[in-house]
Amino acid sequence: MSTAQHNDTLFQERVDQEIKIEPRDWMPEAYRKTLVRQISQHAHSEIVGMLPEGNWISRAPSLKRKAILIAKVQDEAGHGLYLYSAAETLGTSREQMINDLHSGKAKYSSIFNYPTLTWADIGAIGWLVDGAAILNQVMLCRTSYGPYARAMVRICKEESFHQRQGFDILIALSKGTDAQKAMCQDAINRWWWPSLMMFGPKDTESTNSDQSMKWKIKRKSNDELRQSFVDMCVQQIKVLGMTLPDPDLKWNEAKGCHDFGEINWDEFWNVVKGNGPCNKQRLDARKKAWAEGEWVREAATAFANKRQKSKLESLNNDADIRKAV
Ligand code: BYC
Repeated sequence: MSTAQHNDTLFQERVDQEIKIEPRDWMPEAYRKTLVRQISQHAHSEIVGMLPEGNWISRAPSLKRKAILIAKVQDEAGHGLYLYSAAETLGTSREQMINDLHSGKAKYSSIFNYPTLTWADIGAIGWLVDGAAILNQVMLCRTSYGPYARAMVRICKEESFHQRQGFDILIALSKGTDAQKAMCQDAINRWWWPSLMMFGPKDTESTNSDQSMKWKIKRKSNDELRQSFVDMCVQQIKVLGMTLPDPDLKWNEAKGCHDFGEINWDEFWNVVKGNGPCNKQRLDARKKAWAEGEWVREAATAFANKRQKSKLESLNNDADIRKAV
């Protein structure tokens, strides 16, 4: 057995024994690359995900709703920061990751390329999009790479609040006027199918799943998580008194879960390839924010350098004093 094969075997044994992999541990290059890909795409999704909801901060229907929405959008920025930091521990700089987003090389979740047309969309995002995110991310709390798993624990706590706030908006609308009820149903109709797409392609089409499951980066497959999501939403929609826009949705006694209609995979890949309704708008907004924030990054770097310099000077002074005594 070659040294490389031996290292690979030892690595897989550690993963199988549920020992977390930490930044300084040896890891196969492909494991490192997969993690940088997934974690950075996850970080980009959090940051791009601030845009559709941020769009409604100035138009939230009350002071209370506005304060809650601001807190949620700020949380997403925090999630992005934890995740960029986790990815940086694998040796890729944040600047590189952001360049890859801006050049179109790195992906981010397809879901954020749809527009938020009404206030009910903010409710539907919280309930469906954050609901889908929670199912996926609770599994990632047990992912094999330590810094990613630990970041996810905190993120999941905040996601639960996000889902609740979304559901609360929809409950209020579903008990409102006929126009509010219609707005609620319309938002659910538009967000349902894109939310199912968030889990990624079918298992049979998923290029990364097999290896990621073996390395315990992923703990459940795309289809398993999607199925749990459908089963969960079928129960929750009853509380709203609304319907899910799928005529093929029905309980399958033999399988013990719900059958559901075929996802429009052409639409999914079209959005992933950059041709969704808002892809261009989202990337342009991120590039503009990056360019306009340059002076902040420069000022922060200058401040950090100055602090470092004065710290070194005071250490030198201490050494001089010790020498003199
Ligand atoms: N959108 O082999 P597969 C949030 C790509 S943030 C775009 O199954 P994998 C929130 C995939 O990258 C939600 N692309 O991939 C934030 C791959 O292409 P590459 C984000 C997608 O990685 C703010 C190709 O398709 N959550 O919740 O094994 C406000 C083949 O797929 C998508 C995460 O990022 C998609 N939906 O599995 C509110 C969670 N799906 O990279 C909410 C972490 C697939 O080979 N990520 N692709 O060129 C994951 O769990 C996994 O990366 C995925 C995909 C399940 C998403």
